[in-house]
Amino acid sequence: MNKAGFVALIGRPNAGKSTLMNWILGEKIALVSQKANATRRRSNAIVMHKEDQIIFVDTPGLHQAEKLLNQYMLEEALKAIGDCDIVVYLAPASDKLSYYEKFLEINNQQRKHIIVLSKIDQISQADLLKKIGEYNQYSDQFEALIPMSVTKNVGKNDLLDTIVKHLDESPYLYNPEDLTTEKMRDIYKEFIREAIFDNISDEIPYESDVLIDKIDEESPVEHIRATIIVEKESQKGIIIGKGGSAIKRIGKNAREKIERLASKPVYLELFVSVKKGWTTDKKFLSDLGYEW
Ligand SMILES: Nc1nc2c(ncn2[C@@H]2O[C@H](COP(=O)(O)OP(=O)(O)O)[C@@H](O)[C@H]2O)c(=O)[nH]1
Ligand SMILES: [Mg+2]
Repeated sequence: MNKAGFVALIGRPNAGKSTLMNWILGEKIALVSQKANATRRRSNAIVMHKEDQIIFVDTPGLHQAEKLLNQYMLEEALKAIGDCDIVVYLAPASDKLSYYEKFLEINNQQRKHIIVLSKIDQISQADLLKKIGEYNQYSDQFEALIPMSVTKNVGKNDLLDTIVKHLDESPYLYNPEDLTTEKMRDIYKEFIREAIFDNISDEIPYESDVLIDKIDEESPVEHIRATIIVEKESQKGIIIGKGGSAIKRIGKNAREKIERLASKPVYLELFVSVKKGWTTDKKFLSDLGYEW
């Protein structure tokens, strides 16, 4: 009998959760940003490791939640903990232990967890050993501690083997050929959001979102029409840019990522629309796919 199960990727914003999921999948499906709090909802990747099936669930980071949108994001992470078989808690290797201690408080259902010390390429070997020693005072709480670096290609197999060890025997939960259960439109939306994070500074990426209006997959050139939602008229101007320069850049970046995944040429048409107060509007948030 094979094993199969759900693994929630949990950690504070910017820990490297979405990067880890894309890396293990070997295909880019999740939004990655240098800026914190870019991931807004759960998404998943179906990974076959030898004969076993691991479903990774990427989540928004654990963070302070003031706005309604942020509360939604935090709840997404908590639900993922509740619904999984085992948690992978990601901590950048340079992080203070207090973040992990906070996670232990949050994880009051006592879900089993593995610690991944991420971005070990950013610290010295001596500091890494010291950090491992600090975490080891909690060794009765976690199943394993795995140092990892996506940039240096360290830790992947160790993590997959360790996860499988802790999963139960089960028939496959999804078709082993599938990469994800996400809808294409949701992945495309994330690529456009990522392009906004990459091209527009300050708070605008946090006050914007994307509605996919239409996808025409039938034609040889896939036609996608999407609207970028912003809070204020002034933000609309910045997203468009001088002579349309900014929106052209956003469109080009997003289109290239979509084409890579869709393996065909894409015509991406972008519009911008102002919707004041959307981050606190429950009805509109649900139109954007953030449903409680
Ligand atoms: N140097 C280094 N940077 C990383 C590594 N993993 C992720 N990052 C970077 O950390 C930032 C945050 O990554 P992201 O996956 O969006 O974090 P998330 O918020 O936890 O999903 C991005 O700029 C990534 O490129 C790593 O192993 N090494
Ligand atoms: Mg993320």
